[in-house]
Amino acid sequence: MAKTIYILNGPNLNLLGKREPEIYGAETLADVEKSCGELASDKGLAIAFHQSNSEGAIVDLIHEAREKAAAIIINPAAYTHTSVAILDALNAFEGPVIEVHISNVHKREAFRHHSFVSGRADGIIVGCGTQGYELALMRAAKLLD
Ligand code: DHK
Repeated sequence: MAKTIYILNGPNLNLLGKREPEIYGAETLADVEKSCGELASDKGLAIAFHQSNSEGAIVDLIHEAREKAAAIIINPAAYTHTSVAILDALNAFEGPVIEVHISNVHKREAFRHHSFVSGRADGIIVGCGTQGYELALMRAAKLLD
């Protein structure tokens, strides 16, 4: 059976394509899910793609990933900069974790420069637009090889 990669998205990413397109681009989250699904199937992998505006729901998905996923790709969005709960949940996951940010957070406000998740991530992709998800998937596939 194909290994599954959980791709998790935090708050406001449901508005991708409509929200501040000059920062986050014109692609929607459905577009990202489609391109990741195609790339994953080329690599013999499966994806489970989720978005939530709620911190607890993201923690619950990471717990679910402990049983169901070989790797996690996560864009925690604003929770990147605030959430010890998401960091703790990721620390309880044994497989590779790749952190993604669509924008270059280091070119933006100072409060976006710190990530709680980076201390756990096996790789970080920043500022590559929505292509960052595909790059993360390629890296996760390599780590699972
Ligand atoms: C997305 C967000 O919603 C912001 O809160 C982060 C991240 C950056 C991104 O670039 O994907 O600061």
